Amino acid sequence: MTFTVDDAPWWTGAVVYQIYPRSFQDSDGDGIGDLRGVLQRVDHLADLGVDVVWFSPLYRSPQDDNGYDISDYQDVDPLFGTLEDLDAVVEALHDRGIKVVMDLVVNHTSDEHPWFVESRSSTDNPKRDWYWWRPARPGMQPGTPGAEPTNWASFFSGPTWEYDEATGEYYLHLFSRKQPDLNWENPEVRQAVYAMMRWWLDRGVDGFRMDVINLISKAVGPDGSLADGPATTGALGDGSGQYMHGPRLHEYLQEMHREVFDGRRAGLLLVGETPGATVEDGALFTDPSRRELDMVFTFEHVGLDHGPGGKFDPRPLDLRDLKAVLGRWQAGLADVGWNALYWDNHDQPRIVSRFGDDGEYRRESATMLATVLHLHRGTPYVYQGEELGMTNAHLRSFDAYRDIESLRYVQETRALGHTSDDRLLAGLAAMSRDNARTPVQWDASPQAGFTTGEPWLPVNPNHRSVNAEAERADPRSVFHHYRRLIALRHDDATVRLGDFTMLLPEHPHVYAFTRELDGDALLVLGNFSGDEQRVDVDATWDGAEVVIGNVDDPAVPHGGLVRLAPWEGVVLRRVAGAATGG
Ligand code: TEU
Repeated sequence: MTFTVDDAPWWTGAVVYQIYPRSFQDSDGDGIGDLRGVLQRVDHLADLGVDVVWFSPLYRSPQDDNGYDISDYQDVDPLFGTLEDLDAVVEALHDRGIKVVMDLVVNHTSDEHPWFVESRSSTDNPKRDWYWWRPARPGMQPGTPGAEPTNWASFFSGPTWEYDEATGEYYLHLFSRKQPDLNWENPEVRQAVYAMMRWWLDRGVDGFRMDVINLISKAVGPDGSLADGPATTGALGDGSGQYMHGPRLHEYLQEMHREVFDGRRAGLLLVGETPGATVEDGALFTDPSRRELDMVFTFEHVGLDHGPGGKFDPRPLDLRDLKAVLGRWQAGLADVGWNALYWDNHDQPRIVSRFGDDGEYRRESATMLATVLHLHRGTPYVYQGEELGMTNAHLRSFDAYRDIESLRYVQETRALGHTSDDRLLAGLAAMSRDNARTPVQWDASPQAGFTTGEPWLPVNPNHRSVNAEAERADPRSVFHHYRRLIALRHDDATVRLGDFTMLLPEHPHVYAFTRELDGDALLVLGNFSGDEQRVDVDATWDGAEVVIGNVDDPAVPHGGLVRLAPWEGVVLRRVAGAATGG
């Protein structure tokens, strides 16, 4: 086992809460959340009991991708407040024993960052090589369709290359054209990033969540060439083989560790966002002896409901796939490394709408999903509003959407004439990132207590019943269930460190596993359906003690048989002596 009770790092017992500042709490009536707003809500976080807050980007930004396009890494965007406001928030959180992790977006900057402004100014500018500039494809007229240096498709639709008239070359942007990729091959770029990271740690933050950190190394030939990827749609191809887990990625991460974290390691949290990572990659990133990262966000489990046409062409989840994927990550990081556990974040639809039932069984399914996730081995992440059982936005028209990924997808798909508007809208309603980005629902008042103005994205009408005030008043609520799960992790070594064993891998509706540590054993059962389910565990669980449940009369096995109510989730502790079978 990677860690024992005696040497486990602090974050094995921690729960992280993600704040998406624009949608958390507005204090000045402009309809956009801000830092003074966060200050009003720190007690909500303290009551929930979380150990760490991760802030999505607060830095100066043109907000093309809601702050993931940064024009000054060392200042706060005026939309959110000032550096002094941030200091006040950090202090208020630290006072409550909550650490603060900053988003680190260094695969790319904004095109309005002074580095890029210089870089694009001339081919011989000293910062030219800080980004990926390339001429048109040989024999092609620069700026014409198909003349892009490679065929890579952007995460946000269309090509990854933007033609820049001023110098007659293209620059690379894996995301929007306002997010040019930094050239990590250049040691000056890396040193500038490390200096900025040290500056934040010196200011008192406790670590970083590293945006698409596995994309920073690109496969570049000795002559500077970049290769095409396999063709996908139209003229475009999948370039991920050229920029995901590139040849120098681990070298860069180890260098970053030496330059930024060595000598001040205790108490920090380093979590990487790594789309496309396999379990084997995960083990390389998080093996403590390699000195790279503490944990990474995997994407496999949130890709299982993507259909043949991609994420906006969803298909129903097959629970067996979910168990296979998460079980594989549990097994693969059992002896080395550590998992980050999540259902929701600012890029994903709301879990209760996605894998649960956001109607009749909202409370039951949200609490069951939380139970299953939080009982895995790893560090759980709670995304703002998840602890309230917030649901998808259920937006009904194209104009309601704000997210650049959704808008670009609509534009491209319509241009290609690939699908009907109805299907497009259904895809967005199920999968758009805006589902996660509607304002946090604090109370039943007209704008849910989020703002006194007009919110940048509409408040979900269900805030009249789904809101923090109502949740806090009801002891059976989703909020109190999350609070209990977080406390359980703090108190229970088996939850933190116990070995994980998946049960019933072929059952289509029940998620079942055990956690065991030094003779102590927990059984976790989750019914992913609106029907009663009867399953056979084994008789050693007869009469087991209920640790946490989400229905009035939680399921306990008799003769090895257990009956789960619709969307029931329960954690049982084996009673001493029962395991002997005698
Ligand atoms: O996301 C990276 C990523 O791969 C995605 O989840 C993605 O944005 C999209 O959902 C693909 O379908 C990170 C950030 O979390 C995201 O908000 C940013 O837009 C992106 O990087 C660029 O910085």
